[in-house]
Amino acid sequence: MDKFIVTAALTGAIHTPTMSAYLPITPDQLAEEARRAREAGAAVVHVHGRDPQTGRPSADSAVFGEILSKIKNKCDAVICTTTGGGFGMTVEERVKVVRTYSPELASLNAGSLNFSLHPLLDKMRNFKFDWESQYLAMSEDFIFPNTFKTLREFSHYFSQEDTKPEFEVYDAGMLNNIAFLLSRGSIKKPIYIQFVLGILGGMQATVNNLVFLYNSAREILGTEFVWSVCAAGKNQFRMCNAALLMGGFTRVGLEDNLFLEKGELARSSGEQVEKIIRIAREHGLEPATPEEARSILKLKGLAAVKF
Ligand code: KMH
Ligand code: ZN
Repeated sequence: MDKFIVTAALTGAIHTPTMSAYLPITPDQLAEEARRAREAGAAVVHVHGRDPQTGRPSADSAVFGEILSKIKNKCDAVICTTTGGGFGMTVEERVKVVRTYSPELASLNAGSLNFSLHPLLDKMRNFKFDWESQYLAMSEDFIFPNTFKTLREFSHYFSQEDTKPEFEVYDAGMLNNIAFLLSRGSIKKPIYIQFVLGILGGMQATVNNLVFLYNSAREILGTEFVWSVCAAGKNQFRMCNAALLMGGFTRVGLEDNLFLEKGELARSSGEQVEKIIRIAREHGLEPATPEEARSILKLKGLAAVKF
């Protein structure tokens, strides 16, 4: 039976508390969500930090440490920490989690792009917290910085900690950035790519774009890469389904999509994990366990983390 990796992205830095009461914010909520997603069949959980009181995306090291240790105490899933962080965080703040906690896996955004959420404000009126509207509004003028200098520095820290980069690729140019890093010896194959579609500033979440990106990756990396798809918003399941048919892996979770069905909020990322596994089984695919994911992604093991 072919195995595929399901990643559950639990909270992220896109959605704000007013958008869904189900969005996990505190370390305890995130640990429970990780357990729930693992129980549903996820092998990897992708985590961001949030201020436990206000839900604002946070790079606070102590908050991240509490989240990581609570998740690790609750389940054996592979933990992929973000180094994307949230709007306004410095690159030093973003990568601190790798240097401090040495996770098995962490996101490494493979290039800069406009990354905007301001249209979400069109449908929002009363906010639970003051920070929400200015956070979303500021994104209209936000460029997500991932320069060749930060790519080199982040790659150095990742290899120092033996943390596997999950390269977040939003467009084809970023595949060229990965090829450049390979040519400079900053990173090594095999490469793990998360194709990220549907973000305002990146490529649209269409099958055509996914096939194009996959073929571009094949031209540059040959077969020495494995990949997953993360589609933001309403196309999440459609794109994950396409990835399954293409031999790719899938990422679901409230970080990128708050809904289970059109007009129905997902009560947890675990519900979305169950849904994509139900679809996959129709294609004769079984979800990988965390241990199988560690061997597919060549990870260092949970015993080697520093949390
Ligand atoms: N939320 C995704 C669109 C990261 O955390 O480094 C992008 C993401 C990047 O997850
Ligand atoms: Zn993320």
